Amino acid sequence: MIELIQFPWSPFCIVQRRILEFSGAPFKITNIPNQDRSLVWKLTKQRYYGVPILRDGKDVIFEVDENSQVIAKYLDSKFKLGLFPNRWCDVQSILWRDIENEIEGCTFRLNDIYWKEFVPARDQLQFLRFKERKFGRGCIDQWRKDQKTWLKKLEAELMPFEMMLTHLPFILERHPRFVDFDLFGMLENFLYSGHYELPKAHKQIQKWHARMKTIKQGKV
Ligand SMILES: N[C@@H](CCC(=O)N[C@@H](CS)C(=O)NCC(=O)O)C(=O)O
Repeated sequence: MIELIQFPWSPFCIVQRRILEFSGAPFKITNIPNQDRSLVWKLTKQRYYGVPILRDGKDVIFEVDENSQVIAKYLDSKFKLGLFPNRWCDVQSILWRDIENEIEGCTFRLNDIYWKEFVPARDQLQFLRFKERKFGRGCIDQWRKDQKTWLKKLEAELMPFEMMLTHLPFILERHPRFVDFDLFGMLENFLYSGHYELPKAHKQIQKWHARMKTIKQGKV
């Protein structure tokens, strides 16, 4: 059985989890502490420490650079999900850069503001230290002060997707493609703390999000 190694609020893990659910294949989730990547390090033979990774029998699948989609492409080809049709190759690769940088930049900060509510107490010191080493001392307090600005930026970044969804049930066409799952993962990370709702102005995104929560392969 495929094993997804993850932690629950990671936007990138949510993307792969939803793709696995969509496929209908049985899979197992192994949650690791955000700050302890020793299992990932061991399984990837000291080549990767990020999450998510997949274990499928003897194979271990992980990303090779910031913009690779190795895991999603592996699942797509194994379960014939049609997430990466050739005709959308270039468009999807431009969109997922936007989703994973501009949109994720808003969503993870807005969720991290509430980190004390979801990071287990034993992991909090290392969580804060990791964030402050990467983004500077006091970064999370600053994001909390700037919360309204980050919410506005998220709303603005989502506008092109709202427009694309005005005429279609999914971002590119009548069936979900990789970018639908990618955007879904970022937005579920935003909603993870339970303190937010999707922007009220984006009615199409709200309907699409409800569809994305439950769709199954073959029933779209
Ligand atoms: N492009 C990668 C990004 C994965 C990523 O950034 N994962 C974060 C967790 S959300 C991570 O593990 N970062 C490295 C670290 O925390 O040390 C993907 O799609 O999987």
